[in-house]
Amino acid sequence: DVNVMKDVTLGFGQALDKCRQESQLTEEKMEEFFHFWRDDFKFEHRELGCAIQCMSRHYNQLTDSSRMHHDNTEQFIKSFPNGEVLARQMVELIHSCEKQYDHEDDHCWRILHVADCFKQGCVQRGIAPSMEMMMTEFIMEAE
Ligand code: M21
Repeated sequence: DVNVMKDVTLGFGQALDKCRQESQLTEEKMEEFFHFWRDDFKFEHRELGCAIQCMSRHYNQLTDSSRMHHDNTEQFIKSFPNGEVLARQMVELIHSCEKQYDHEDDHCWRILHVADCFKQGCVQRGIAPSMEMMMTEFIMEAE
């Protein structure tokens, strides 16, 4: 459900600061990771794909060919409260997105397209958290 997705996003987003330098993702291009869920968010900067690659690697979610490591990703999602309700669905959705963009050789661009596809799939399935929800939780965590 949307609450699980909110927690997973905030957890995953913890790695953004570590990955800013190596990905060149400036704050101007993405201030905080949860902006991912904004209705008007544009998946246009290759640097975001590089940052997601770095963040995924940080949590051991990538294989040597920079594809999703299914078991590790499932475990990561399950490490959040009620994560088990979404883990399989998320892994399957990301994998189906990966298959659509497998021809893209540039890892950063491919991962950016996969992330966009993943978000659209979440919106369609009704498991995308609202921006209001993301902001409220983000502010609460910062206090
Ligand atoms: C659940 C919160 C945020 C997740 C955002 C990124 C999801 C994008 C998945 C890309 C995984 C990389 C796969 C590489 O082929």
